[in-house]
Amino acid sequence: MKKIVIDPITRIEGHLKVEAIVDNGEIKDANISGTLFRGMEIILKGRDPRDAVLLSQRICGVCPEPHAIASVSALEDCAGLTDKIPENGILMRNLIHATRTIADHILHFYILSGLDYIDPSKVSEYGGNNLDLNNLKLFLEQGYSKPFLPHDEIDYRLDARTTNEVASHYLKALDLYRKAQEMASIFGGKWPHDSAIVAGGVSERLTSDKIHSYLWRLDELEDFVKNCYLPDVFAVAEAYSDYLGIGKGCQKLLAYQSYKVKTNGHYNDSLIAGGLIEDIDKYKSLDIGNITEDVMHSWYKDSSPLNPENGLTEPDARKSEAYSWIKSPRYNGEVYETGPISSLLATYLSKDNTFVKDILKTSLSKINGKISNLYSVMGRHLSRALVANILCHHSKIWALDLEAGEPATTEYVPPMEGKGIGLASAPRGALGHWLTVKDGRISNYQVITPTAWNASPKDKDGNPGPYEQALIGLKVKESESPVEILRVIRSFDPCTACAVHVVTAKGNLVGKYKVV
Ligand code: NFE
Repeated sequence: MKKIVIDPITRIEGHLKVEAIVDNGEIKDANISGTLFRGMEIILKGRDPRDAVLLSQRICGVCPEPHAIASVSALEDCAGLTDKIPENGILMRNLIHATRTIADHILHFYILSGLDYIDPSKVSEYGGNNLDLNNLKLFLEQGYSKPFLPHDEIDYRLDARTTNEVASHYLKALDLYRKAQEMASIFGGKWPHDSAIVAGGVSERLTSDKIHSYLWRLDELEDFVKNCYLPDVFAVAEAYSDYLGIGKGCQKLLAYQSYKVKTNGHYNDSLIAGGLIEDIDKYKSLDIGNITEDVMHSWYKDSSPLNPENGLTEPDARKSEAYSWIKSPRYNGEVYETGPISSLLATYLSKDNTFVKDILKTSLSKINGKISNLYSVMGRHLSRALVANILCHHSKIWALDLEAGEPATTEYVPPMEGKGIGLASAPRGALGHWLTVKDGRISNYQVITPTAWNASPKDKDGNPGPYEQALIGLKVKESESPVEILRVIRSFDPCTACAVHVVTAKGNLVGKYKVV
């Protein structure tokens, strides 16, 4: 038996360590650790509830806006304001949130995970002397893609022509990520860490030139998603078709509803559905009261699994049976994966949205896949691209519904006592904020992020978390080049910074890989 240790995994957000026990070329057990403690929930205690919207966004640099949405939703729930937000406020929130998600998905495919499939040495072999591509090749070869994997050991399969096409889209993706930042700043005041999402609505004054500034950039973003991102995902999925069956994980999905949409004149429906999928093709609604966090193998003081409404964050760095700063969220005590597959499938199965139904079916037929293939490494990449496409399509509708000059906020009076829950579908999946206010101050604040669901350690019953389950049974080469592990883990788009919610680091801060 061999133990493979990757600490930290690079090209992800935050600090994550993988330990895998390998026998005869197959992973028999895996431990996933979030190696950084942060403690944002502790920092929030005792503060004015309005601080939560600004401070909780600092949990992360790649998904602050979903944190802002979840946080204001908790404040508004606590103040009885949920149904009173003006239409412009709802629409601007949808647009800020959607722009972040589309941009995050593009960033993930090209910049974070693309190099698991694209051979830097082939960049610029086809198509002559493109200076940008040559510079990109140098950049990739000299460092960014290299920290621990010798490239000649990776089974790169894209031909030179496709490699160069995807690489040129890598460069375009950087430009579009900047444009997306401009788009979200138009309504959100700034990016990252939006300043305009406030309890009661959105404080940015809406003018028609802001709507137009948003729309022309959206056209470019949508064009890229439809004509570069999706075709590139199809090309990679075709070349790596075995990865449509690799990295299945726990195959139970959980999603929160998001992006309010109108039915019968009221914003009481959502574009993205919330719910559970336990058997393929079977959708169930969910009850938030059934969520608990287990800390059996996390560096927190022992307690029975608690619903976040009564959750505790009491660090215990010396706990011997612990191996992660991430807690273990469970639903009815069971393990669920969250993320683009769950949002896409919950929406596909429970909503009457022909756009969603059509693009999922067409895309699966393009890669000769079935719905069950979504439970895989390539299924996660494809779902992400499809969610980006769906959000581009609906963002245009929302932007055209905005009414310049009309109000976007309603008055919010902070309550002295109360509880509130705010849920959002973040780029990596289900995000929840639980707030308790006493004497006008936050007495408890608990956050469960998507990456906490997915990267959670084993629970009190010994059930491995979704990343761990996706690794157990994985065939890896006996060489010292565990690209299979990296492909599986990166397919979830980890954000450990979010999952551990800037204080002390356990482990290494530079890329390191070893077999012991
Ligand atoms: Ni830090 Fe996040 C997203 C949230 S965490 S990126 O998406 O919430 O998984």
